[in-house]
Amino acid sequence: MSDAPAVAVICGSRSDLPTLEGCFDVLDSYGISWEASVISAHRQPDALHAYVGEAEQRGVRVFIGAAGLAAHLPGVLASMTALPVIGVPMDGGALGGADALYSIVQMPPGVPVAGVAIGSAGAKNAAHLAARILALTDEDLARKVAAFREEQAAGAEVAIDPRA
Ligand code: RP5
Repeated sequence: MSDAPAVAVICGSRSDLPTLEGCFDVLDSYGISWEASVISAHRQPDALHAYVGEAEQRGVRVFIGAAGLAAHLPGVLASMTALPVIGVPMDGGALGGADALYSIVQMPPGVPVAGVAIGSAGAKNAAHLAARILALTDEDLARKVAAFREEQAAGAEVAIDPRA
């Protein structure tokens, strides 16, 4: 169990990987261990089932599923595990990612997927959300999450001279 990364990122196609760079960067910034795999829920259902089972046995704590078009990957992940699943709708396609967004958030009751924004913003937020989930049982990571929030707030401050 101990050699497993905390987060397993799975995407439906190699074409999704560039959009996920921000996710990987944010996970790295927190020092969270992760692994990424390309496994399509539609094209490789048996491989996905096998991967989820062995990842859970190894000790993965959070799954991030990223897919575009009819994005069933995160929902299928949630059907296979009781671990938290975060779904990232990929942009692109004829509907610009709205199809993937609806596919990810419109899960039936009892099979939850935490849906984030479409595209690169959602990819980054998937990592931030994974950090917050893991921080519930990791004080060092909780401090990093708090520090990030403080830095973000400080960076958003704008010095405005009301007389200007
Ligand atoms: C989805 O279909 C993938 O997640 C990807 O976003 C989209 C297109 O896949 P490719 O045709 O580029 O492999 O399953």
